[in-house]
Amino acid sequence: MPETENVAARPAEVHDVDVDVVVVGAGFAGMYLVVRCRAAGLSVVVLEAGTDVGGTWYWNRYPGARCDVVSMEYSYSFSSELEQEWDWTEAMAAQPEILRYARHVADRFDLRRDIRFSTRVTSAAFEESADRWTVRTDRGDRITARHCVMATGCLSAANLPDIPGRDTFTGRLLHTGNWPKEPVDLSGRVGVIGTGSSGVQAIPVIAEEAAHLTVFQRTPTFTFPANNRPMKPEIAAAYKEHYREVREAQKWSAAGMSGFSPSRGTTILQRGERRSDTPSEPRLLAALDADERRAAWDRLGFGIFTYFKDVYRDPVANEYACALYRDHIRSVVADPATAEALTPVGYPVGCKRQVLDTRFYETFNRPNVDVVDIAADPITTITPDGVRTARRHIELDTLVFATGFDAMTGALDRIDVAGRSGTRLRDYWAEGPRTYLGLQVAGFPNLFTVTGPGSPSVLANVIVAIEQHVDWIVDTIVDLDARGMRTIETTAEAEARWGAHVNEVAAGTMYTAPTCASWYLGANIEGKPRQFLPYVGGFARYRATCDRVRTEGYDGFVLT
Ligand code: N01
Repeated sequence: MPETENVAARPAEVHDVDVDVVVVGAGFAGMYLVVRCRAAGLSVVVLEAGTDVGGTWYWNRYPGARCDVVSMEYSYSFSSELEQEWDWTEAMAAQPEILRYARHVADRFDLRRDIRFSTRVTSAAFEESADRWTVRTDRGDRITARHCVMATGCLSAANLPDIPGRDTFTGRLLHTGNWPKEPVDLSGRVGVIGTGSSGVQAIPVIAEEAAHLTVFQRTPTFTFPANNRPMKPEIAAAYKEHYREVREAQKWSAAGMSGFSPSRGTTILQRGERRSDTPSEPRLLAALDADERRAAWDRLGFGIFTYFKDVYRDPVANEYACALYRDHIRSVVADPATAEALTPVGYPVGCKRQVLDTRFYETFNRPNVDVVDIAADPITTITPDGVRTARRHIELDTLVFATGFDAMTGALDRIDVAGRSGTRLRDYWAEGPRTYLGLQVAGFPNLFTVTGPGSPSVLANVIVAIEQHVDWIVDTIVDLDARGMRTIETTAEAEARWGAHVNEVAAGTMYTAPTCASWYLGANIEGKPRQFLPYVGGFARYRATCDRVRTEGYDGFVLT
C-alpha cells in the first residue's frame, strides 16, 4: 500500500463535538490511541498541530536524523499483518523511512478520519459539574470529552535559547526539532549550536554539503559509533518468523529491547538472560591496572562500557573508561587543539542520554569544519550576519540550533491545563512534576499523560513504552465504564509515594551524579526545577507495577 502524505490544509470548519476520549498529539501514541479506542467502541478525536501524523518523526527532519533502536523493534506490535508487510531498509531507520512507516499505518488503519490536523490545542479544563474535559484550540474548536489523553511527546517542545540578537539574524535560522518540509540549502557557511544527539547526527551530514561548518559546542559529548548498516534479508526474515517471542521479550525487558539473536532465533527471555545478571566472576574495570585497561580497550573498544559491570555504577571505573575514551578521540582527531576541545571532562559517561554517531569525530578532520569551544569563548550576540563570540565574529548564511527540548514537561506547560477548582497544571508542577506512575496527576481526574514524567518513557524503546501506556489507559477506561464509574483520579499521597520511589531508584546512578547536568534533570532549561524526570527502575518492573495496580483495585487511584 502506498503511504501518502497528508496535505490537507487547516480544516475550514470549526468543531464543536463531544466524544469519549480527546487526544492531544498524533505521534505514535496518538495514532495507537485511535486504534485502541475504536476497537473498544470509544469515540475519539485527536488534535494535532502538524499537517500529518508522525510526531517526533514529523518535526525532526534535520539532515542525519535517525533512530538508534533497531528498526525491527522500533515499530508497533499491535498488528501482525503490519509487522509482516512492512520492510525496513536499514538496521536503524532514518527519519524519512520512519515517517513513511507512520503514514503507512495511518493509511492502512484509516486513522486520519479521527485526527484534526493543523490544530494546536491551547487549553484543557475539567468541568467538575459534568465530569468532562473541555479542550479548546487555536482555530476556535471546542471538544468536550469524558477523558483527555495528553499524547504530547517527551521531546516535542523545542528549546530555542534566547541568545541576544537572535532575531536580528538575516540568514536562515533553524531548529533541528522544527525542521522545514522543503529542502534546505546548506551549501553556504553554516553554524550549528549544540552537540547532543541531534547535533551529532546532523554535523557529519551538513559538513558534506556546506562550504564551511562551524560547530558551537558548550559541552563535549560522549558518543559511540552507531554501526548502522543496510537491513540483511535474513535478519528481517528471522524477526518476522519470531515476532511474537520478540514482542513478549520487549515487554518484559529492562528497556523495551528483546535481545533477539537472529542467528539463534531466540530472545533474551528465552535464553533466561537478564541485563542485571551478575557473572559468577564480576568483570570489573576498576580491578585492572593501567596496562590491562589499555589492553581491554584494544580488545573490546566501545564494548568496555557494557562488558565491565562497574562502569556505570562505580565512579572510579567510570573515570577509567572515560580516560580510555578520551585517548580514542585523540587517536581519531588529527589536530590536537580540536581533539582537546572535543574531549569530555568533568562529568561521567552515562549521565546524559547516550549519543550514537556516524563518523562524528572524523568530520573534524575535514578542512571545512571547525569547532568553537563556547565554554571558553562564549557567544555574546547573534548579529545580522553571523555569531559573535568573546574573541571573534563568524559570518554565517545559516544557523542551526541543535539545542534540544524542554523535555517531558515542556509540551504540557505550553497548554493551559486546568483541573479541579481551576488549578493549573503548570502551577501544580511549579516545583517539579508530580505524577503517579507518570500516568496521572492528583486534582486532574480522567486526564492521562502518555510516557509522562515518572515513567520509563525516554529510557525505554519509546514505542514499547507508548503501547504499554495506551493499553493501560484504554483498558482502564473500558473497565471504568463496565463498573459504571465516571472518574479515576490519583491522590497526592500516591504521587508522593511514587515520586520517592522514582528518586530512590535514580539515586547512586550516573544520571544523578553530582557533576551531571542533563535534560533528564531539567538542567538544560533556565529556571526549570532540578528533578530526575524518567523512571530508571526498569521497564519490566514498571509494567508489572502498572499491572498490579489494576489487579489490586487501582491502588493509588480513587474511582467515583
Ligand atoms: O538535545 P540535547 P538534542 N547555548 O539537549 C546545547 C533524543 N534524540 O536535540 O550540554 C549553547 O541532548 C547543549 O549543550 P549543554 C534523545 O533522547 C535522539 O540533541 O547543555 N549550547 C547540547 O550540546 C536526545 O537526548 C536521537 O552544555 C546550548 C545541545 O545544545 C534528545 O532527543 C536523535 C544551549 C542540546 O543537546 C535531545 O537531543 C536526536 C545554549 N543556550 C534526538 N542550549 C537519536 O539518535 C543547549 N545547548 C535517536
